[in-house]
This record gives sequence, C-alpha cells and structure tokens, in this order.
Amino acid sequence: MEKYKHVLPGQHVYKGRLFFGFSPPDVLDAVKDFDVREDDVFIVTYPKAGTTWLQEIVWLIVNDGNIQKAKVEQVYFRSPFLEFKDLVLNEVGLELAKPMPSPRVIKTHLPVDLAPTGIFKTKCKKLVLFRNPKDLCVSYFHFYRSSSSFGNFQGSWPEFLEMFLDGHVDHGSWFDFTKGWWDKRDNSDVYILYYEDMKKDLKNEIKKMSCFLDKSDISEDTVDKIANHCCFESMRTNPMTNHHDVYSINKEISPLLRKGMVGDWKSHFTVEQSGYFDLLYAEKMKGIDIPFQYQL
Ligand code: PPS
Repeated sequence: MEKYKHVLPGQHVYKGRLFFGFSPPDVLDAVKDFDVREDDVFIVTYPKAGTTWLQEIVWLIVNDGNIQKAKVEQVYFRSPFLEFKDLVLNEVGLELAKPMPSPRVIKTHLPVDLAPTGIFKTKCKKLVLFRNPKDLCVSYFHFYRSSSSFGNFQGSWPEFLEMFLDGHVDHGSWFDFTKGWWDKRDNSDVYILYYEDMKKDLKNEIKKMSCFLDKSDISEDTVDKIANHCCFESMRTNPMTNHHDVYSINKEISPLLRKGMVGDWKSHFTVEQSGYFDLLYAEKMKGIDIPFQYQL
C-alpha cells in the first residue's frame, strides 16, 4: 500500500527525487549536458517561490526595459523552463532555449546536483530566489489543486503538508533544494534573493539585481517602468504573465497569481502544524541559518 494516495501524471523518481511526467527522465538526462553559455542568466527556484515574477523582471532588465516586446510574447516562451516538456502547449524548454539569441533567461527548479554541468563551468549568472517555506507550501498546495499537470490534487491541506515535508512532491524535497543552492552562496556568480524583500521594496531589489547583471547603468525611469509592470496587480491582469491561456491550469480553482502576499500561511496552518513544521525545519536545516521572513 502506497503511503500517499495522490499520484502525479507520469510520476517517476529520478536520482532520488520525485518528478511529474512533464520532466521525464530523458529530458532530465539531456538537461545535464545542456550547452550553457557564458552570458546565460539562470532563474533558480523551488516551485512557487516567485519564479514567474523574477523571470519577468530579469528578462526586462537584460532587455533594457523592452516592455513593448514583453507585452506581445508569453513569459514562458521568452524565458524557457529548461526541464519542462509539454507538447500540447508546444513548450519544450530545451528546444526553446537552444536556438535562442543571447542573453538567455532560463528557468529551472532543479536541485543543484541535477542542474546542467555547465552551470558552474561557466561564469553564467545564477539568481536563486528563496521564499519562506510556509507561504511557498501553501502556494504549492493550491497549484496542485488547480493544475491537471499535477493531477488536480483532491486531498486535504494536512495531506499535502505531509507530502511536502516528506519531499513527496514534484521536483523533490524543498529542504534538499534549499540546502544545495545555499551551499553555493559564496560563488561570485550566484546571487541569492528573497521574495519577501521584493514585496518590501521592489525598486531597490531591481537595482540590486541590475548591478549583479552588470546593468548598473539602468535608469531610474526604467526601474520605475519595470516595477510598475511587475507589481502583483499588473502581472495578474497581464495575459503574457498570468498563464490564463495555459490549458492545464484551472483558474477557477486557483490562478497562478493567486494572492501574492507574505503571511498567507497563517490562514492555512494550525498552531500545531506550524509547530510541527518548525520542529522538522530545525532538524533538517540544523546549522544552516537562512534569514527567512514569515511576515512583513
Ligand atoms: S511556478 O509555477 O513554480 O513557476 O510558480 P511561481 O511563479 O514560482 O510562484 C507563483 C507564486 O508567485 C506569486 N507571484 C507574485 N507575487 C507577488 N508579486 C508578483 N508580481 C507575483 N507574480 C507571481 C504568485 O501569486 C504565487 O504565489 P501565491 O502565494 O500562490 O499567490
């Protein structure tokens, strides 16, 4: 008898991590050998950390604030999701990325040891976005419910929380992902940033990212334009970023841009669940001091 009832479409285990069928083994093999360019920019996140938000911002920074172009092409085509293959959407990350002109802005949710070998053999920039794991887990729960790619999860919140803490979710354990990438924080081509800081002061974060991306000459006007274009309300109503066209997401159950806030976990976790989470966190992340913010 399986421990968990829910089965992801095409579910498989690859090098100890659970994956859905949209990241099949042959794609994960091919990703390892992906030809990384020196001027690639990687958006590295665990699912639901604010990936789409960062993709849109970074794409605009490297494209000198070209909002006109951002308004006519889906973010998932401008910034390919490397280990993703969805033939219905015609979204095959590797195929999109290969012919793309530089600089490419590439999304991955992979733990560090499954990322392309070239990611640390080149000077490509890696922006690693973290989000407090309680809000992230809540966001993942709702996405599991709304997306057919995840099998439209019918289980309860406590069931999902257990699966999350056990690493029994697509792309494997959050703890494993976070520890692996945190270990790379001293690499000069790795930049760690936090969803909560972006919520607090987006313009300042855009300026800091621009410096990391060797675009420190970005104008105040461009920063303002990017910040306005990328605020929650603007991305929620923008058909190029809100994923309303994506057949697998039932926005009536829960849209991709759901609440976009810090602290929504408090409306899901009971006091006991939060205490249990903290206990497990302390055990699994012993000796690792990541400054997560659970409220603003
Ligand atoms: S995915 O599918 O894994 O790439 O999802 P991801 O983009 O990482 O995460 C979706 C959550 O990010 C929130 N989001 C934003 N928050 C604030 N401002 C902006 N502009 C923004 N864009 C996306 C989105 O609302 C999801 O979080 P929740 O908590 O579910 O609302």
